[in-house]
Amino acid sequence: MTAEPKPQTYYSQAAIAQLLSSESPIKVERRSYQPCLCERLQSGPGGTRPLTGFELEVLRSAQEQLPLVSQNKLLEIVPGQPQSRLQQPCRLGIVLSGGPAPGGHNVIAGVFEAAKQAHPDNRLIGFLAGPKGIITNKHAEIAGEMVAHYKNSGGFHMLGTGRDKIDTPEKMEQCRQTCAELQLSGLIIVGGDDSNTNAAFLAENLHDLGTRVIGIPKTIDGDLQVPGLCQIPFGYHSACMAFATEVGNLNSDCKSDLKYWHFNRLMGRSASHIALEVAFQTHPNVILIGEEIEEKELTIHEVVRLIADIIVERAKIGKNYGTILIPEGILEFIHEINCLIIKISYIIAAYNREAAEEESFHKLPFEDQVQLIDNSDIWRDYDSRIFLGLPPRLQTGLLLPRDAHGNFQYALVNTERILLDMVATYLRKQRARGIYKGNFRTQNHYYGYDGRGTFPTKFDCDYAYNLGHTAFSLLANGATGYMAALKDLHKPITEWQPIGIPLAPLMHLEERKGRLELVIQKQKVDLESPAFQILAQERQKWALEDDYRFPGPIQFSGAGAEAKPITLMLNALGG
Ligand code: FBP
Repeated sequence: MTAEPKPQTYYSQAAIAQLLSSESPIKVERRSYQPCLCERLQSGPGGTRPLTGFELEVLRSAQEQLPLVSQNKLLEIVPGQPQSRLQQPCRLGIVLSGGPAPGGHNVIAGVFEAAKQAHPDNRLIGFLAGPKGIITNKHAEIAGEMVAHYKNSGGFHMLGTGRDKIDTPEKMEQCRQTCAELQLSGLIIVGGDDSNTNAAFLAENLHDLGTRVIGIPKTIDGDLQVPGLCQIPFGYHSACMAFATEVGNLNSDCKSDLKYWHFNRLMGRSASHIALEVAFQTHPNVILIGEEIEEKELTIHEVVRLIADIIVERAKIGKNYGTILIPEGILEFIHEINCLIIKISYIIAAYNREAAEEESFHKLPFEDQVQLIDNSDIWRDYDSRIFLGLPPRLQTGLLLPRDAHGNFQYALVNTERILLDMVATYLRKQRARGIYKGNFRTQNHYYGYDGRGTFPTKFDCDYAYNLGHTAFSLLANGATGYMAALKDLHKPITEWQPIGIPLAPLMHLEERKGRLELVIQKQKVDLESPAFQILAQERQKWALEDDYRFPGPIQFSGAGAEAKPITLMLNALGG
């Protein structure tokens, strides 16, 4: 029997196109928002003058490697004519560098609009796919329509991004050629610690060409801070709010069906700033802060017990559910694990320096990698004992490839899963001893890349836009080797103070690929800060009571739209 042919259905193509448009209503609405400027930037690019009251010391090795930019003094931008060190009309370059952070497109909008305001024929060139775009001279001219299209949107997709390090004389020479060919008067590098390190070296090396270089503090990790001057980089608030929305939803779910323990790993290589903010936003039952674990010198087994003890206590009062926040970079703060990371990084780097490309460390089978490590002069018997006692998932994680800057890639290790398994093993023992009588059902989650691509909060939209204007003012005054910043972010926008922070004093020596290198120092969570002290008081209540907070999604109007990071506001209470 053959089936009757179905009558053909015709759908309205226009209706389908409207429903499936990539232009979501929120994206369209966001474009119409014009970010606010602080008072000092409202009348166009300003002049600069030294800002006093802050001691900034430059390391000897920074003075040696960056003799020119080491001379820079802290600057503030004041209304008035810039010292017009830019030839008008001028050509400026901009690059988005490192991991995406919500607000990047508004930095571009800020630079573009300030440049056009200064002279309508000023031009802005965007380098494609990160620093590689400068090295290989891949660029696109930024037009007003592009700026309008991407304004207030998340991600870095207007230009793309990348993590290339400008770390050889050849790459530096290629950058010089690009800037000379494009006749750039200024170059703006939007990035984190490694990208601002690139900015400092570019400033030093491009000076004779007349290309001035300004860095912009970006990273969701929140670790590019300068006490009293740059409280937080842009992107941090938006990512934290995106993660907090998810954790808040999990609080709601676990409180409803009383069934699961949710192990949440939150992005933020190294410092635990993100975990701290998400804790304030959501009040989880367990919160780990890497810096505290380091100070208390906890081993990985003690960290497992710390989590398990709260699970046992909650089980005693019939609560077999909860939320746990684990900062992505926690392994760095557990001494015995960090020692292994450093030694293995050194061994990999030393091996790769000698090996041909096709024989590089990560092309070897796992057993051969372990053997190679075991044979190294710097590897001791106790390193082997610790390594072999770790769960296989963690062993494999420790050997993963390092990034272009030699950083351990915490984002690639399932630390939440590793800790979950170790907690489960420990609880089984506690059950056998009659100490634990609860149900341990679990879910594990990782929040990371999603937060980097989220819509920026209003705070980040305004902040990034002001950073773009500040960068232009600094260039217009001939500054080079500075990071643009807005002081007093906890105050109303009109009172934000645009400044230029010299890059050289921010640098310290850090082990990278087995060698000491001059890089911008990351700021860890300060355990003496008001924010951490308040967390330490509050979290005991959060552990046993269900004091869950539901921040909800990022708002652009109405309640919550004007919010700033709670960590920033708490730290400002300290004066
Ligand atoms: P930036 O420091 O460049 O802003 O990047 C931070 C970050 O998002 C970390 O939180 C994360 O560990 C890492 O990048 C992930 O890197 P990748 O994109 O290379 O996987």
